[in-house]
Amino acid sequence: MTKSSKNSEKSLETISEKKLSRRDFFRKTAVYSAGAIAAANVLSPVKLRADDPAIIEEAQWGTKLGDMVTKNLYGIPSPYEHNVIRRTTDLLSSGDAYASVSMCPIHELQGIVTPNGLFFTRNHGGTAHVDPHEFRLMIHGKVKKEVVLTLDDLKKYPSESRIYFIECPANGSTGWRGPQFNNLQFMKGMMSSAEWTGVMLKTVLEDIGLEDDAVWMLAVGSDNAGNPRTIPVEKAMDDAMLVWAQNGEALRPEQGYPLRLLVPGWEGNLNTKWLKRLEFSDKPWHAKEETSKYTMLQKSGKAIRYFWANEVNSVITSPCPEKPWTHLKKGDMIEIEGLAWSGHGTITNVDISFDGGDNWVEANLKGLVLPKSWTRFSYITRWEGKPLLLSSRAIDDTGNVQPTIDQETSAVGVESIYHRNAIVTWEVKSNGEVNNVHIRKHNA
Ligand SMILES: Nc1nc2c(c(=O)[nH]1)N[C@H]1C(S)=C(S)[C@@H](COP(=O)(O)O)O[C@H]1N2
Ligand SMILES: [Mo]
Repeated sequence: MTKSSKNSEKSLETISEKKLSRRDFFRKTAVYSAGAIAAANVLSPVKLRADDPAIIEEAQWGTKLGDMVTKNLYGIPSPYEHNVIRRTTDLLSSGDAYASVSMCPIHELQGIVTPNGLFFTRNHGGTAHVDPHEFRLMIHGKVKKEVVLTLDDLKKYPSESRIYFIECPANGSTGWRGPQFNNLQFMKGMMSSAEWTGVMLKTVLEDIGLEDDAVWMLAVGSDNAGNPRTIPVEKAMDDAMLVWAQNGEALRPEQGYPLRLLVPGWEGNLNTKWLKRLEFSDKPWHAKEETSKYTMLQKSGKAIRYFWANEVNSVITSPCPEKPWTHLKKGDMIEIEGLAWSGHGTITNVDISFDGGDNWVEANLKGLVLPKSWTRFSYITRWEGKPLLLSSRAIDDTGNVQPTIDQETSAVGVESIYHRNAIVTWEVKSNGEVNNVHIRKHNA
């Protein structure tokens, strides 16, 4: 939790008071700082084997012609990559595969963009297949001019392309009471990231005009579930987008083709797919129509009613239970990698601990570092064959620090489903096996 969100109750403030200073982090970093070695002499000498068939014999794919360029006019991955797929588990579905979630194999991804075929999918009423010619978006209520727009109308506006993650606030929810999955995909795969293209909602709203007293926006989809959600007008006029493309091509049906709402950094459920209607109001929707349903139960028994942003978070994706270090030999050089993200802003630092949080070293941020976007971190070290307790801790530019399990549960207990962002720890055994373990308390 950020424990410092403006909507939070008093009890959450305890954590922000405990926000750790950067100086504290590095007081005790001596142990592992020697591990930050440059990537030179990575390979231990490998003897050339003159009888290696993979070198001396012509491979079967070289002795005959390959496929014609007319095969697979829309390309598909190599069959050798057949394991890199979305996965679902009965433990996480809400009954059947229509109201369910398929999780992203985040341990298999590179960089900060998810291939469209691997984007996690969370549906409440199945994937709708919308005919783009019959698509309409109605914008009504507290607006100066009520309109019904086609896709072509929307595409007349200047477009923007931006990289943002989407995370279901239930991501990581199985871990509140203890480690349940020994599998990163099931633990943290309810998120993905893409380069989205569309129009800033602000651009459209400024064009048609909002009434001065419009404070809430209701977004409704045309699928079986509709996913009605209310969003404050502030967010609609800030960085919200109406997107029709994802990583350079039209949205996939699973992601809301032909149009979805994007509210960067905020709970995944607010990003209504297969969008058909935006209604503006001067008051919140009530009772049966209450649409911001994801409250946050706290230890006190009181719930926080509105909880928008996904909080500062991180996880080491390599190694992980599915990507162990069992193939490594003592002394091998290896890169620890992971993802950090925050719905509040930009990741500024990621620290790594090798000893369950007694000592921390600073990881490198790799590639693009963008607001409300996955940020890849990296730390190069040597595998010494000694057991490790490997954790990562992210910090964002609003000063939020990823909490320990103790800090998180002392604020919100363990009854909640949503917004779990406590530090994740991998137990790396001396044989290189990796397990999901809970370390409740880390030192500053
Ligand atoms: N219309 C509609 N929009 C929806 C949903 C839905 O079931 N129907 N699911 C929501 C939930 S709970 C999440 S977490 C995100 C998931 O987006 P994705 O399926 O593109 O990953 O979509 C949201 N938008
Ligand atoms: Mo969700």
